[in-house]
Amino acid sequence: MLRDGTFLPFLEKAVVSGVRIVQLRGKSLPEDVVVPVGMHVRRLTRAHGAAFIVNDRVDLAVRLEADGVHLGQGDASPEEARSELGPGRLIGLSTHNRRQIAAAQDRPVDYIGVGPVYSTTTKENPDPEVGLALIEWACRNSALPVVAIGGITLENLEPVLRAGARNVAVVSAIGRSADPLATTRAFIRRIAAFQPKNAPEPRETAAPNPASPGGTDLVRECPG
Ligand code: TZP
Repeated sequence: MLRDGTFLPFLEKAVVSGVRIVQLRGKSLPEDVVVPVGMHVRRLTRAHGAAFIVNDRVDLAVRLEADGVHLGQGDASPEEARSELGPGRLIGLSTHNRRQIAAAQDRPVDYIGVGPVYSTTTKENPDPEVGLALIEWACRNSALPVVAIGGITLENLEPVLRAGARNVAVVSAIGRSADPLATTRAFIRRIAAFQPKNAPEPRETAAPNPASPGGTDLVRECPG
């Protein structure tokens, strides 16, 4: 999509349609491609009230005036990122097991990615699939918002929602769809309309994480 000129028009419609967060993943792209694309993404997300997150690269997040950075377990530490970004920006951290989820709670992190839920071909050398059990555990035990990621499609979305996730990150189900915008809208509609069967009372809204003064408007409550 990036190279065929359809990405930016799609992105504009996606943020108009309700996509709340856009992550720029440009690790393998040369600087002269990723910077101009990032500037467009910044402009479009700002114009439509969506957050703009840069994957891995704190320097690029600063340069592009992004709203934050998303870090993997092997990237810069959240503490380093926070000292470079300052208090007002979001820091997301990928997690793949209970230990990492628990450890993230005491770090300057605003949300955690949990995955890959299902198998994915988007990531080179992905971590092993964590399955729905870890999503459920994360939603019950994390005070930080949980973003489920990895192999999520319209067909397998519902069990992810039943496990408690209300934020999902999606690449290929949208990028490879014949109609990416219709697929994006369908994700948003299904998440908004989801009603858990026998829903327990939602847990109280989590207290702000003192380690993370940036805060976030990601959905904080998980059932359970
Ligand atoms: N982290 C875990 S899975 C994944 C990342 C970045 C890729 C998600 O892409 P897709 O195509 O939605 O499986």
